[in-house]
Amino acid sequence: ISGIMKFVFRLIVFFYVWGILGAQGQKEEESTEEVKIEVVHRPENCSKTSKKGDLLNAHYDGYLAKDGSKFYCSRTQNEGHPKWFVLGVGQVIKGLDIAMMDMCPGEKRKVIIPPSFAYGKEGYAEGKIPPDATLIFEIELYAVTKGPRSIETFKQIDMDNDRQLSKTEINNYLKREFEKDEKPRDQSYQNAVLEDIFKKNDHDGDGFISSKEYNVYQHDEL
Ligand SMILES: [Ca+2]
Ligand SMILES: [Ca+2]
Repeated sequence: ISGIMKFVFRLIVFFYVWGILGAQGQKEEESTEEVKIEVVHRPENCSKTSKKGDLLNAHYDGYLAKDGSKFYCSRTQNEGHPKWFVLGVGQVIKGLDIAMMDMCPGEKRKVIIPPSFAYGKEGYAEGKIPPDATLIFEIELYAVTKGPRSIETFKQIDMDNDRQLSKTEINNYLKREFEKDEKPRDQSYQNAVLEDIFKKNDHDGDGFISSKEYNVYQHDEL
């Protein structure tokens, strides 16, 4: 009997896996849908635009397309500080990763994201985003930091060349980046960013970000 049970179990596992693969196949089909991007405001001076792997600083509001109700507003979170995230690596929903490419600091966009690039058939947050919901985001981009995970940037930050980044080194780097944007931030804001960076990247908690901890993409040898 146990032999049969094992067989049945395997069959269930087999169909379960197969079912998932089937669902993924379906998802691929759905993604013929497109993310629609409307540029609301593009600054005249746009010398640098966002690329995959850049660190972005942005505010965004999210609405449900069906009735225009607001389900998310970054301005009401984190004491109103804009959000930091790396573009194109899945830190935000796929639709936002696509919608925020090639954007310059100061640019505003309104984007329409189909469910296959958002929360799909499942929805999200106990119905806050219902199944198959098309989403609308209004995005304002504040800062683009070029390739925060490139070797070049690592070397720039690592002033004493010991192949690890101290809090002082990263603090100095942030300060320089903020000055470049000509939008000086107060020290408490900078400290919050610094704390966040260490919380997310200093995996062994030794107070330094090693080259291995730094390089999330694993393809650039440091
Ligand atoms: Ca160092
Ligand atoms: Ca570390």
